Amino acid sequence: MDRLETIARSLDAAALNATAVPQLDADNAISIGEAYQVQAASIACRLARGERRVGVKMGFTSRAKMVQMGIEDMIWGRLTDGMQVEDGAVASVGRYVHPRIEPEIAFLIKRDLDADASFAEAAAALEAVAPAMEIIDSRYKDFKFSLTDVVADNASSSGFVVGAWQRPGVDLSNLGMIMSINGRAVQIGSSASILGNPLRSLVSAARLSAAAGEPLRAGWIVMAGGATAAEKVLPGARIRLEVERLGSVDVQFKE
Ligand code: OOG
Ligand code: MG
Repeated sequence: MDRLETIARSLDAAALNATAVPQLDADNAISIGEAYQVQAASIACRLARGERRVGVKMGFTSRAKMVQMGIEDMIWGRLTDGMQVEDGAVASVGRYVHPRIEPEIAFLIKRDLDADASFAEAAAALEAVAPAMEIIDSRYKDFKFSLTDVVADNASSSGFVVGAWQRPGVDLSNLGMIMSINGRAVQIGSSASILGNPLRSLVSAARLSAAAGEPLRAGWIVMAGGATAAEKVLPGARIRLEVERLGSVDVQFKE
């Protein structure tokens, strides 16, 4: 088996069994292109088990996320239906290694988008928009990684929860976002922190995904990226995100 396939399988197994793996070996470094190949191969393992591709997630689209994790480059990952957690569901912490949660905005697109989609074309391709939270769970020990590590690990993608879809047309450039845990506000931010307007994240998703030979497809979901730093998730946590004009989304965690 080739070296990249071996790494992909170990990351896939780590996600499946909720066990941490060491960061990729510095002496045996892979390039960013190879890291995306590892990511594609690890997703292929999930598809082979019957999961279905449902979209794209963007990462490091806000300063707050870059600062928290010490990475300055925008990244992207692949979403499958197996990662979706229903709004209001009770998830199990035991399914993850060391889960965290972050406030996001989700897009549902009604048309394919090419690499060169403009801001206006991205806006016109929207079927709906929703408040959303991403459950991230690095497969690396201590949630520490380099840029290539995190790309290979599907950008820490692990779960995503989408609230009720809203008609597009709302100006997304500066919506207040409050994420609370057990009734206490833990992260307060604005959709403006996502590249000035989360729609820019959709434009970037179109470009990056098409460049990888997988243009965004009608019916796909795109997660715009965390607006604030992520919060650790513990059993007993009831987490809610409220987004101005878009409503709210909830998830709870047990052991
Ligand atoms: C990497 C994933 C970043 C976001 O929304 O910026 C991300 C991580 O923080 O572990 O999902
Ligand atoms: Mg995220």
